Amino acid sequence: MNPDSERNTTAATVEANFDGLVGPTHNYAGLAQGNQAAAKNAEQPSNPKAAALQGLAKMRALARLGLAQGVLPPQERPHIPTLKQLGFDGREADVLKRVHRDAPQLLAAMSSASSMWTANAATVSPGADTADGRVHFTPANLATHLHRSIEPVVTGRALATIFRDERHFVHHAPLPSTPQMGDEGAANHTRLCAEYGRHGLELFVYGAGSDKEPKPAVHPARQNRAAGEAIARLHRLDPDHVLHAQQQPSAIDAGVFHNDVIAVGNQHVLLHHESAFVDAQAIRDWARRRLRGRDPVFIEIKARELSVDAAIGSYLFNSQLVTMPDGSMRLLCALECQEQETVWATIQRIIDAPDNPITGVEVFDLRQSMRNGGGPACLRLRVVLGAAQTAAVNPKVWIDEPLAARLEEWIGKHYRDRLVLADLADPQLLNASRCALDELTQLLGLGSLYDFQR
Ligand code: SUG
Repeated sequence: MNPDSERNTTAATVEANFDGLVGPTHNYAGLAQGNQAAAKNAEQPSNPKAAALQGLAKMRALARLGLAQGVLPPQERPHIPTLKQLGFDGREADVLKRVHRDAPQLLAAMSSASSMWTANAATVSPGADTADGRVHFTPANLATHLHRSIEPVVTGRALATIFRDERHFVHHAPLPSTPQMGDEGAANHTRLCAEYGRHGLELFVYGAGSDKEPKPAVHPARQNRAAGEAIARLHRLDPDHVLHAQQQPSAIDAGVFHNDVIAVGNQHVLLHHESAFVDAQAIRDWARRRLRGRDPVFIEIKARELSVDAAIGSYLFNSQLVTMPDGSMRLLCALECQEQETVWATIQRIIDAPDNPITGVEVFDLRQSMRNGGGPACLRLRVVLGAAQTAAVNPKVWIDEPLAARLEEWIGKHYRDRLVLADLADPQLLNASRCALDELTQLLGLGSLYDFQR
């Protein structure tokens, strides 16, 4: 293990956000258990074009703020190969017709644009934390939901294509897709550090641990402790710098289906609700003991100030907490936070408080994604990169003005502005989506990423 000083690659190291581009079949099918927004909006018409433009506007805004911003491609949907695997054979138009008639829920599951929420794409450990100094990626198996369990193969392909250089990047296989090994990626993983390039602490949050621990009674715990333990081993993390902490089961039952719905960390700051963890004090003690170079700052929001329901309704804790080029921190929240007086007051209080580095807020209209329970932080995967690692990333995925303009045009050309569940059976939607994705792989230099291209 390298001593802390050798890991200090400091200034040139950045935390890049890789946002998922919303796919052309974005819809509301009510597929996600324990996700209140998704349940509430089931079967409402969606607007894929608006959804993709809203996501792109966030990427563009972050790039304009001077932050490293990349984009990850959507997946091929409806996914005909899985439908064939499930016994719907024949011509593609017939497959769609039959599955729509006989098993409409399967068609919906095979058509979700859920890969947009790249916080669930993978768990990523920066080179500053790993024994071999490389960035490690493990795609999430997303085992608890059928519509999400079909993401990891192409996610892994996309990550391996974008972060290709083996001198800098290591790609692990997703964990076995079983009820004991559920893994939902970075949404349940927070890194604390003094600076991005310094050896940090990795906090793995789980919903289901040993049989002795309490479990949620209503909704599934999507993340297993065993999954976090496996990832910590695979990523060759120093056990002293790793903590596995349990999410409050009552919060999961209230609708906190991922930890990033109730907590967010950045560098030495952890912002969380009182009901986020079973034992928040243990996290504080561990971080104070282990974090080198800076005292950790904990911002705990009490239930008497903001209820768990208000946190879920606004997605306050799903804000992105980012470090600006001048070193100050900013909260990037969803519009729903501004619309709720109590939530907005809490944000103002955080900004005004002298004892934390958060000094500003930016508001984003992400309503299309929010209606499926996906806020600002759900839409992004954080990857900490040193200078040489940044240089090794496929350069075509970095968002700058020219790429943002090209993607905007591409969305305008290919996306529909209204979609209902019956449309998912339309062979023209399948063809138009493939046409769009084929063009996208060229735009982003991704080669033959999709099954239909192979
Ligand atoms: O897995 N919604 C996603 C939202 C994921 C949010 N991600 C993070 N919190 N990081 C989910 O629950 C809804 C799809 C539908 O019902 O149509 C959905 O999958």
